[in-house]
Amino acid sequence: MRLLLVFAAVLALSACAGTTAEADPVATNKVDLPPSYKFVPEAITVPAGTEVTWTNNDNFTHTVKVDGQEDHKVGRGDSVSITFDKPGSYHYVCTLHSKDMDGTVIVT
Ligand SMILES: [Cu+2]
Repeated sequence: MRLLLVFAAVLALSACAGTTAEADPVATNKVDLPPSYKFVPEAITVPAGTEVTWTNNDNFTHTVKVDGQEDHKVGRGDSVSITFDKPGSYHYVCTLHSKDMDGTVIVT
């Protein structure tokens, strides 16, 4: 059932004009940081007004910094939540490992 919903969301998105995300975005408001050094899923899509939560399940401290916004440190086992009120494509990075760790939140 969940897979069907995700598939429908991906289809709906690809029907719209192109996005620049590398991976097909997943319809979820939860991003996992599993071992090691990654955001999963890397690209997500949420409706405006959604609170997105990142949870660090890796063995290292990471951060979540949306472009143009403040940096949020996320220790091992910790979470950080950011609410996205306006539609748009929001790129973010872990500022400690910006070469390896970045992602996108697409707000519709
Ligand atoms: Cu990191």
